[in-house]
Amino acid sequence: MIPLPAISAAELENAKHRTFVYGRGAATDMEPVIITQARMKNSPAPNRPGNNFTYDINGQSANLTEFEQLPVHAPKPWGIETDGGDSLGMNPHRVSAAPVMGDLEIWHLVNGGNSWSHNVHVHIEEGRILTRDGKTPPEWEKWARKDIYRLGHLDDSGGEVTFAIRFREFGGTYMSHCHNTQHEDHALLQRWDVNNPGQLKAFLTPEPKWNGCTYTDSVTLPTAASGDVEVAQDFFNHNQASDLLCPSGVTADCPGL
Ligand SMILES: [Cu+2]
Repeated sequence: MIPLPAISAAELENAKHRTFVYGRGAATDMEPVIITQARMKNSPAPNRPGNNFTYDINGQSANLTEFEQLPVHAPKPWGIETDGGDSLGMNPHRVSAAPVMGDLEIWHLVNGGNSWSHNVHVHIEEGRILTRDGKTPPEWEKWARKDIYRLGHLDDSGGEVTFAIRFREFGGTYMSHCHNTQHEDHALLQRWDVNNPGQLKAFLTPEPKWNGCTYTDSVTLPTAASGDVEVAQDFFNHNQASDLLCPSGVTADCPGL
């Protein structure tokens, strides 16, 4: 197995941070619809996106998303809050984070609550857990290669997990998502890109069709380049970079050396 490159204390201290909160409360891509009354028309449990217009609201047919926007019918759709922004559902045109190839970053995954568990899978790269709920992880997880991070109340989970991740190669578009299939099927996933150094324009969004693939413009969140600056300042008020790396004197098995 190719060893992961070493992490230095200086790299950790200078890393960009990003915060992703997984939970309920997503906005939709449309303007919010004000709905005051609703009753079900037929099926009591529509659970597929294609099962639209099952509800009758003020004499108008409505789909599940519109129905769930009623306060009394919360919870709202799944979504991810990035760097303190709004909770957003999946949009393949939207770049939520744009790390630069070769950079080391520190990502914070947070459980939005309500007793849910999310096993968050980050594509393409493996990270190393630095802290979970503010504490260093158990021995068997320290410096291990991880691409799934467990949020929730189950074993080896926490309300928050912080990991270091280095984007070594392969610029382009990738995904993070909850691996509970019912959550990811309901849009609990997001796009992020590995940019080339100096890249100013986001990668185009592929639009696969029967006759081939076309490409359209992408949009980026305001923090896609900068990350979560506030969290970056706060994290090292509570942690010493040297404590998060391998202790001196351990073997080469420890990739922080
Ligand atoms: Cu989930």
